[in-house]
Amino acid sequence: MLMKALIVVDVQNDFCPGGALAVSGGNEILPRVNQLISSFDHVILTQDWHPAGHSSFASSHVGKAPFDTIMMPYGEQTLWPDHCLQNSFGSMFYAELNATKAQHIVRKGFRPEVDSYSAFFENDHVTTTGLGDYLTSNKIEAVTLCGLATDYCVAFSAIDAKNLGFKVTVDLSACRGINLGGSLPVMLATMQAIGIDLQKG
Ligand code: VGL
Ligand code: ZN
Repeated sequence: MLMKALIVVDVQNDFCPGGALAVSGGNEILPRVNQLISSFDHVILTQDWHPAGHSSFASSHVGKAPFDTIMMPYGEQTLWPDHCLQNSFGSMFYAELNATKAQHIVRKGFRPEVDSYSAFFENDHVTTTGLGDYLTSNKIEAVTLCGLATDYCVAFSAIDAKNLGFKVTVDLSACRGINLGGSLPVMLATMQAIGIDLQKG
């Protein structure tokens, strides 16, 4: 039997309404996310986890505003409002999330000089979080992803999972996107083009 895992991406207060980087309708996915959690034996959560002054924050760059872009040594980086500060309320999992069952939590974005959208590699595409090796050592061959935001952390994670050789499904009914400058249709098309199964739910 194909060993499967569910990866629940960044279901944290700051990405839900009222949060610092609120994704429209972010809280609406909770019933479906919890349903998915109950249907998987293996559940992994990711948690955006930034130190104060993180390089992905607009506030760390003179003259820059949220959603501007800058060039970093690893390429272009979108700048965000300060969000998911380590140990803040905003970085905690949304209360409704059934986090109890998760066997593994991946924190990302804690290195000050590099952002990490993907649960597998940071935005330099080289520094690993260890999740790929974790899945392999648990003999997991297929992953389903859900969470926030569809066009950033979910999509980057799904693409890396696919490139690492996993069978990848994204459950769109358990995701919501940011859609910055049309990023949502672009990332959906990119995922589809490389053979990621996009489930409408
Ligand atoms: C995310 C922007 C910055 C996400 C995290 O979870 O999609 N987006 N940090
Ligand atoms: Zn972040």
